[in-house]
Amino acid sequence: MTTLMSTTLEELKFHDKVDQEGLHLVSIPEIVKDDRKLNVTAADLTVSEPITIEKIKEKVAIYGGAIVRNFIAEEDCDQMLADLRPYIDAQGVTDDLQNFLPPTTARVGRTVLKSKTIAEKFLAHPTNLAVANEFLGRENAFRIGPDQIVTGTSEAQLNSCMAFAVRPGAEDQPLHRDDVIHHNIRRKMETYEFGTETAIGTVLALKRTTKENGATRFIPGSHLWDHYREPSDENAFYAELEKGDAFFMLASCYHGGSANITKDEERVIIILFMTQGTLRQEEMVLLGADLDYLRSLSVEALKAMGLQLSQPFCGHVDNIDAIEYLLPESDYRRPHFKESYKVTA
Ligand SMILES: O=C(O)CCC(=O)C(=O)O
Ligand SMILES: [Fe+2]
Repeated sequence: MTTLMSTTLEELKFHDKVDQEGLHLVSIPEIVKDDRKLNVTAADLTVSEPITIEKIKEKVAIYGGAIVRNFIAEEDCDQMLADLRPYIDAQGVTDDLQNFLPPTTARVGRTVLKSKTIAEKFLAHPTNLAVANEFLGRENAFRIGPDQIVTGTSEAQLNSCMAFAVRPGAEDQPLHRDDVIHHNIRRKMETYEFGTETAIGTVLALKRTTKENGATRFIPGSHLWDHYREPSDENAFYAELEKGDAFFMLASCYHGGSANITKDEERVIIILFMTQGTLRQEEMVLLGADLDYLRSLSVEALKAMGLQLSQPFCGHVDNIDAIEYLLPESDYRRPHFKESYKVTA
């Protein structure tokens, strides 16, 4: 048995006691006192015309998020939704990803492969790329041999591009940080430190989103919080957007999809996350791989090639581990979380 590096497990105190649902209780370490709360309005978060990368960057660094109105033309949004419609409608009530998403929420992954408009008009939107590079791009000089320095740039790349259709009856998704996928352990910051982010997302409304129909809510300022500070809905800001509006948000910000209390409104957004260009394998070994060849390999080999889900959530295909996706008949299963515990005093 190998030991894995952990900077958090040894800080926790695990109890034998269980709660009503059978979850074991756990105590978290004391954190540096932090009762900062940011009360923001839509006006605070909205970037004024003319839209510039600097203005977006400034708001995102202060609040963790920024709204850009009329980011994508309405007709392009309509095209994106038309491209995704068959995939959304094909999803009934699905499994609940270990209670992470309400079972009434349809999610469609790999949307840039399903809609050219999403790839060209959203992913490759110059503002999307420029903002991502402000937070995630790298440029460095490296020593090679005794007397040579070389330089290189690493630009941000696509991390995920899932569409989420929150249907009537959906309940609040729990507040979470999306950079858990990168095991990004954050400590309290007074002001934002550039270089600490592993991903930045852009929420695009394909239809009007409101507090009632399930707008993404987020906790302004939570990108500066310690790993263990408790997120609560008390200070949530609901990113209410018109079709075509965008909401940029750091992956280190607490957020979640919200309950849809309407009778018949479907809320559809795409969240496109960009990540550091370095967060990948050196060789693109799997590009063009023959799936039958992969199926002929052992699970151990497939795992080591990078097909095993990195818990939590990183490297899934349509929400499941890629090995399970390749070998649906096998009894191989890798859930999103290893274990769940209930926080206690
Ligand atoms: O549906 C939403 O608004 C947010 C979804 C989300 O944050 C997630 O699944 O990670
Ligand atoms: Fe999320």
